[in-house]
Amino acid sequence: MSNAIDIKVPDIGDFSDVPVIEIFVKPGDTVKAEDPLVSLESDKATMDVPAPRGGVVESIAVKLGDKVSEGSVIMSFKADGVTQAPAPAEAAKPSVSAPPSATNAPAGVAEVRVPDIGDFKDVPVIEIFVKVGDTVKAEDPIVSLESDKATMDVPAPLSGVVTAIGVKIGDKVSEGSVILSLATGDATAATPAAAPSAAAAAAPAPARAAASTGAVDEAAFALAYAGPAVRKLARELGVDLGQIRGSGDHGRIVRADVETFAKGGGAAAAPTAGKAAAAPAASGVGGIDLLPWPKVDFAKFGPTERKELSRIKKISAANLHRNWVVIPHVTTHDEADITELELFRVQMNRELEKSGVKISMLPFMMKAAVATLKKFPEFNASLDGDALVLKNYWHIGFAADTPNGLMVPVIRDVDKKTVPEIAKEMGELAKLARDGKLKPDQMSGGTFTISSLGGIGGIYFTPIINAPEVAIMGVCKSYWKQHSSDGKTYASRLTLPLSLSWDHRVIDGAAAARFNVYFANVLADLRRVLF
Ligand code: CAO
Repeated sequence: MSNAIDIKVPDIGDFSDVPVIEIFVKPGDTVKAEDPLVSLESDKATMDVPAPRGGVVESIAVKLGDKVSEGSVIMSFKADGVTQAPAPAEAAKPSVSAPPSATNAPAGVAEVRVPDIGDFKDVPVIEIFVKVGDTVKAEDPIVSLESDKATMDVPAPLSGVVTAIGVKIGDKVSEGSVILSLATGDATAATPAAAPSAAAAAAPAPARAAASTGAVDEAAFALAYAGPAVRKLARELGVDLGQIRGSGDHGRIVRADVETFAKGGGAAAAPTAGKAAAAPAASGVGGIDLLPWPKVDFAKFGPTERKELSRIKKISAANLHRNWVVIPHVTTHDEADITELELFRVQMNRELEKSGVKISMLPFMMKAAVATLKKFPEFNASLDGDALVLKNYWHIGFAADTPNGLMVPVIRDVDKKTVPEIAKEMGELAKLARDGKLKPDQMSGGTFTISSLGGIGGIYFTPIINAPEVAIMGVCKSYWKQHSSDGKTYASRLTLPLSLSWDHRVIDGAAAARFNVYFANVLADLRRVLF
């Protein structure tokens, strides 16, 4: 037996005339209780209105852009079940997430609790990111928990100042455990997330899949512009919101963006023969049936000490692991004669001495990379299912060695910048990276990466591709080498070792060899960038 009810906008605090920004269902859809139905967005918060109970959508009373307030009918619904009492739509609490701008909650002190973390219980706190007196924004990570299956960051459900911390490292927590108290700001921007319990529920579910996908950059995820339902979906699919360019208004990430990203052209399982070119589903690689990792009591063999990996190391390790396992890497080595370029670099540094900018080989390599990428556009691309997305912009990432681990800041529009401009920006970004202050958008959007060990040493290595890019250039320290074009006469030339790793699903060996030759030729004579 079923029961037709009108679904109304529940209590959404002081908000009225809030536009509908997304409708998640259509007539005929079957929904479960708590499934999101529509998303509303005020200037302070994005709110999803969930289904008060399971049933079938009969008709939709609103369209995108319509303005609604508490009590507005949004759809008509045929509810499941035998009980006749109309489902109290008002009882359904909207779940709230903050828009990218800072969000304040009504004045008061909110207890922030561990949200739903699935089947995990008694999970140790491995990192506390805040201290008493810190100001946090909604979605900022506050603590990290680590089960034997996954590392999960618990984000702040709302903005405020930390007044007390209820846990210490090593404490074991479960859903509902109090983590800290947050004094929320003045009541200028009341949001329904004010109540601590609602606040905890509003926190995006932690990265349950992080261990299997290893792909989620929590900081970028927290800053992404998306509503609660979209965040939840992203968590379920193991999609890193930080990697998605939203197609909604002002770049908001909508459901379809997450679904398209997750499809990425493949099932969760390892690509089949027919899908050989497909990018992996973000929800995991699967299909790799390995022996368990050896468990050894090292202390039996000698003294040991234990050092926890830094957060950055954990995140980059997971990303590198995924990229290494998923992408069929091949590395092609070559060398560039940079004798003339080095003379030019030294000369330019002399001329620019007063400007304070010092130019290493790397900014020249960035320019050479852009010139080469323009000749070989499939290297400036990403796999999207069975298609290649060729990018008509050239944002070059560079690997930076920091005390906390490897980071890859991105210099945008390298084609439009001069070598000194690139050098200056590179210095600033490298400093931010070393100080742990890089923002997610300073590490996103790269189309190709250069990893330079030139300041350190080595001759060749295999750099790991920075997905979803399809190639990366590794360079080592230049050295003087005897060259001969005829086998009779020799000359000493400053030689730069190149190691290009490429994704064999996209690039063939011949193209990679040509890429290296062209890149080396540009470095040998930078006038070629004009062609
Ligand atoms: N050959 C010879 N010398 C080189 C060189 C090369 N290929 N590249 C740089 N150098 C020199 C520089 O000219 C500089 O010399 P001076 O001190 O005499 O001026 C010195 O080495 C140090 O350079 P640098 O490393 O400070 O500057 P950079 O622009 O080359 O690199 C940065 C900047 C941030 C990329 C670098 O500091 C860094 O972090 N590199 C490590 C990257 C990394 O870890 N990659 C591995 C990733 S895979 O795990």
